[in-house]
Amino acid sequence: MTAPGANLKINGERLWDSLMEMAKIGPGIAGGNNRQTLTDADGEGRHLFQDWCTAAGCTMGVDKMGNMFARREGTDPDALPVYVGSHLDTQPTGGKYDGVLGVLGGLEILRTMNDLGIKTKHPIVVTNWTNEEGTRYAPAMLASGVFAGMHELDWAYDRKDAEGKKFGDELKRIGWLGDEDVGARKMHAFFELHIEQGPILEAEGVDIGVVTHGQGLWWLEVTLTGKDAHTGSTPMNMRVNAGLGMARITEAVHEIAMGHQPNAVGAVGQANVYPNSRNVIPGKAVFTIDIRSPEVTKLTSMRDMIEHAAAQIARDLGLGIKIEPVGHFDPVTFDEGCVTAVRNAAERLGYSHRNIVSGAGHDACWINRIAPTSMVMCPCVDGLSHNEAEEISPEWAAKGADVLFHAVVETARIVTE
Ligand code: HGY
Ligand code: MN
Ligand code: MN
Repeated sequence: MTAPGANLKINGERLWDSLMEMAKIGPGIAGGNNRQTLTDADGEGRHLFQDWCTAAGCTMGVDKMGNMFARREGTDPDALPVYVGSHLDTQPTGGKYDGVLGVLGGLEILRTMNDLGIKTKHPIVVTNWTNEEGTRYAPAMLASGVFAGMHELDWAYDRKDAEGKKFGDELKRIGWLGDEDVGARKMHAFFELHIEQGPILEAEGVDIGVVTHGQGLWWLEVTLTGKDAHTGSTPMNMRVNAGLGMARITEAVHEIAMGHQPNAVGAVGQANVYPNSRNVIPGKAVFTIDIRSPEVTKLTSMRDMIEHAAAQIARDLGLGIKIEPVGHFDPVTFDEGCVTAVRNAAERLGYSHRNIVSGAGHDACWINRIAPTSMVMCPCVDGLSHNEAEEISPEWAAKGADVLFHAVVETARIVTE
């Protein structure tokens, strides 16, 4: 395959301007973004992305999960396209780059190809996957999961947010329910550019993460049932305190993850006590445990130990307990050919690089099950993400997009005549 010349680079300034433009939609309260999936802000961001893709000469397809596919034709219309993309939805206190860099980095590739008159044999399709974050609707990577055949469409449509609004209803409400069957599209390969969301690349002064693997994950939703009672007049030995149970299980999750070091993490991020009144002992607690490891044995061992510890804590406190898995994927090994394309691109461009395991989950983790897939990572300041203070430099963004550009265009086979 003809590789692009080392001097071929994307337009970093244009990419940065597009990132800043998109960041104006669904602003947070501290400089980041709150553009949660299927909100009006998500709809607005989709329209901006669609307008940019149309201006770049793409045709846009949308499927029944709202996944967006902006296609640039190749010289062989029958060749399977090379897909490149990520997600535009954000956490409630999200940053400007998580996911967005991968979608707009993909668009920047097409814009650069237009500028340079580059043609490829395979079409190239830039993708925005719906609900990658899993914050409003669990699980994370919901729409890429349906696309990869991991979830049924109707099950996804029935997912409810904290206000009881269904995914399918909200997708229709914002006007992004497409007509394509989910997963009907076949891919030659898929590439995703993403910020690292961890401290390694910045700490080592390395520009590019060549992502070889991704951590596996369990999300376990726990419901504890106790008894509402007065916080003042109820003797301590008569209390059935669901809030206390949640606190002890949260501590147990941390201790069990610490007991599986290295390469294991665990926390409780989402937690609600009911009735959540200052002078009522919580009769109910609902919270989600997030545990991850690149090693299946550690992931399984942590889950087993947590479920045993939680059952014992519930018994000790006289609580009812229900544990429901609401998200899971095994550790991921990305495609060797695609990983090599990323590594060769970094080499050709003269960018420092190192192999890295993704700590976060990504749509690429599901797509890797149905097409050759790999990821490119760039550093982020202090490794911080899922925080409005998330920051990267324009240079990091540009270098990551350069590597993505080379890997995608090489895989799509440049046509020189
Ligand atoms: O949870 C994750 O790793 C991703 O941010 N959805
Ligand atoms: Mn992301
Ligand atoms: Mn995220």
